[in-house]
This record gives sequence, structure tokens and C-alpha cells, in this order.
Amino acid sequence: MRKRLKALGEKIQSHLQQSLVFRPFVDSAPVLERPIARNAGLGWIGKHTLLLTREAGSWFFLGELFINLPLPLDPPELKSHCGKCTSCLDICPTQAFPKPYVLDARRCISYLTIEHKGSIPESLRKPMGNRVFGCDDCQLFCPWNRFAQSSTEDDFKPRHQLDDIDLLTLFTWDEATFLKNTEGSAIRRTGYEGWQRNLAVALGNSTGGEQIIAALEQRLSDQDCSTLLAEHIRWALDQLTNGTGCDDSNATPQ
Ligand code: B12
Ligand code: SF4
Ligand code: SF4
Repeated sequence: MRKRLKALGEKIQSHLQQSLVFRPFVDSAPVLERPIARNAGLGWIGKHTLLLTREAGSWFFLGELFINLPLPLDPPELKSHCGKCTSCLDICPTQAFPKPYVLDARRCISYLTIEHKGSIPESLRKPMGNRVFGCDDCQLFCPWNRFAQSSTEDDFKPRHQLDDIDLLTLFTWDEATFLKNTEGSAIRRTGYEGWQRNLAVALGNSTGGEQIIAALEQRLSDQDCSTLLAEHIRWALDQLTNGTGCDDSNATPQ
């Protein structure tokens, strides 16, 4: 998206006599993307705190091109079209919304599995279920996303069968395989240790079985198993061996 915004900047430049200064952003700098988008009339900010449009729901990213050219202004979208709906607030597995339009990022699975580097608070591990990278539940249950269309862009297509693979296979990837299979993907952001930490939690929430327990124990005995990872593996083993595993969780990641 950033490359395309750059191409747009170059195209605008090609129509101008004066020199244009421009810079594209896509989730890449401290730019307040949602309020800017709302103020530019692109849509409203929903109770789940994401930008929504009537046509595309919230299944899109935001990007912007800053330019030194005065342009006509579009009116802001001031009205919320959420109405009395509270689906996103009710469905959130970790109850991350203290009130509508406010997210406590510390409780959000997206933060915990992607951005957070340390230990995942124990009280939030069970509600994480089998989510190992990000979470979309508040969007999945939003009625406006019924109108969203799937992207035809190759970049959005699943790679390495990541949409149909079991947690155990992912957990047994070594670091080289992790790096190879996540090349060019946002998943790399979590790092190998974070990836294994998330998978350990998800395996602890699975229905378990000998193979899963053996894989967790094997990893725990490895020389390179960090203190952080070991703590999550021990938690997972405790869930599985003390019969406290989650009933509604299967062994396929989301
Ligand atoms: C930090 C961040 C997160 C954090 C916190 C998210 C949050 N809702 O606060 C975490 C890691 C949890 C996260 C998760 C996700 N994110 Co995110 N995230 C961001 C990021 C990088 C910065 C947002 C931010 O915190 N800005 C700083 C704060 C200060 O801004 P703000 O919250 O908008 O606050 C403004 C107003 O709301 C208001 N305000 C807020 N609080 C208060 C309080 C008072 C008293 C007042 C007066 C005003 C006020 O004033 C502020 C200034 O204008 C943006 C990209 C960007 N650069 O904007 C993406 C972004 C919001 N994320 C995005 C996405 C897709 C996601 C996920 C779906 C990813 C996933 N699949 O896991 C989840 C969804 C979770 C959710 N329900 O929000 C997209 C959203 C696209 C859309 N349609 O809206 C963005 C825009 C990235 C992009 N370019 O596409 N994200
Ligand atoms: S992304 Fe998941 S955990 Fe985060 S607020 Fe939405 S439903 Fe809750
Ligand atoms: S689920 Fe309902 S309340 Fe939440 S953003 Fe969508 S329409 Fe708004």
C-alpha cells in the first residue's frame, strides 16, 4: 500500500509545474490514522474503535499521503452508525472494552500476541483460546462487515498453508523455518520467542493429547528454551495434565 501511495505522489508530481513534497504512511509512523480518516469523511469510528464505512465495514487498512498542496476539504463523518448494537463489546474474549469507543490495549489479544514482549498475564491466557497472532473477533461479529468484500490482492492470500495447519506443526518449526515461512509477512513482528510463547498458550488451551504434551516437554528440555518461553510451556502443561484445558478450543489456529 505504501508503494502505491508513493506511486500516487509521483503521479501527482508529474501533473505539476512546482515541486511537490510528499510522504506516504501506512501504520508506519505516529500519525493518528483513524481520527484523520474520520475527519476526511471516510467513515465513522465504531464502538470497537476501528474505522467503519457503510460499503466496506472495517476490513481495510488505512494509509495516507501527506503533501504540501492545498486541496479542497471533504466534510467529516460525524455520525456513528453503530446504533444500539454492542456485538463487538460483548464478543471480545478478554473483555478489552471498558466502555464503548474505548479499548484497553493491555487486554487486547492483538496487543498480547503481536506487540507485547514479556509474559502474558495468566488471567488472559485462557480467554486467548487458539489465537496465536492478532485477533479479529470484534470485527468478525460486526454486522457492517457483512458488506465487506474479500481482497483479490495476492499479498492477502494465505501462504505456506497457514490457513489450514495445526498448532503442533507450527510449534515444531525451528527458528530458520519460522523466518523462512514468514518472510514478508507481519507475523515476523512477534519474533520467534513470541511466536512460540503464543503457541504454547494455544496448545495449553487445546484438547491436548500425548503428542502435544511430548512436544511441550521436549521444548522445555532444550538448551535454548528461554525463561519466558519455559514459563508459558509449564503453564500449558499444567492446563493439559491437570485437566483444565479449554473445551471449546480445537487444535487449529486462527
Ligand atoms: C496502537 C495500535 C493498536 C493497539 C491499540 C489499538 C486501539 N484501538 O487503541 C493494538 C495493538 C491493541 C491494536 C490492535 C488492532 N489494530 Co491497530 N493500530 C494501532 C496504531 C499503530 C496506533 C493507534 C493509536 O493508538 N494511536 C494513538 C492514539 C492516541 O490515537 P487514538 O486511539 O485514535 O486516539 C485519538 C482519539 O480517539 C481521541 N481520544 C482517544 N482517547 C481519548 C481520551 C480523551 C480524554 C480524549 C479527549 C480524546 C481521546 O483523541 C486521540 C487523538 O486524536 C494504528 C495505526 C495509526 N498510526 O493510527 C493501528 C490501527 C488502528 N490498527 C488497525 C488494525 C487493523 C488493528 C487490529 C484489527 C489488528 C489485528 N487483526 O489484530 C486490532 C484491532 C483491535 C481494536 N479493536 O482496536 C488499523 C485499523 C483499520 C481500521 N479500519 O480502522 C490501524 C489504523 C492500522 C492501519 N493503518 O490500518 N492496534
Ligand atoms: S481484537 Fe480481539 S481481543 Fe482485541 S478488542 Fe477485538 S475482540 Fe477484543
Ligand atoms: S459490532 Fe456493532 S457496535 Fe461494534 S462497531 Fe460494529 S456496528 Fe458498531
